Amino acid sequence: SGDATLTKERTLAMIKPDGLVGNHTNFIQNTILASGFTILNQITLQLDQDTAKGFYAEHSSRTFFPNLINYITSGPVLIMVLEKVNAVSDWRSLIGPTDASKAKVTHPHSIRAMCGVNLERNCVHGSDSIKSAAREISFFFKKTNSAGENVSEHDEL
Ligand code: RTP
Ligand code: MG
Repeated sequence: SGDATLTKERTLAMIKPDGLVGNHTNFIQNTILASGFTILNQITLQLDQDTAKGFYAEHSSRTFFPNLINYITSGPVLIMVLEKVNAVSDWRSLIGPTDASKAKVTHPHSIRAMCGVNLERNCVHGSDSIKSAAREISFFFKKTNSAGENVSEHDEL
């Protein structure tokens, strides 16, 4: 009892170019579903420079920013809207620490430990807060209906 107050959240997940090239997509999506998330929407995109810079705008002044933009535009990415109770925090926990090489030691069952390589090439993204999730979902999925399904022209992005 009392669980009726639990509300579902949405978060933005992305399989980065190394995740797609490394054929980790099926494993990652099976892990997502087995962990209780619903995949409300997904799209595969080749990000151009401006889109990548807009998505990662918070990091624009960091020394690693040019490398990050080169990496994230190096091939297609698979972007997903995930939904479950506590989705933002639970997806961050599932992917593990940013540095995949450290994750292999400290969080060996995390997605980044199993599919990533190092601090940059870490195979997946997850929104870091509810506020970020809202921004990132609307960044890629501009119009969604009550089920979170696309009703706009975003496939043409
Ligand atoms: P993400 O946003 O992709 O989910 O990753 P995160 O929150 O765990 O890490 P964040 O600090 O937001 O960094 C964004 C992405 O930039 C790359 N990075 N490279 N070379 C470096 O020092 C460095 N630091 C971060 C990673 O791809 C990281 O996921
Ligand atoms: Mg981040």
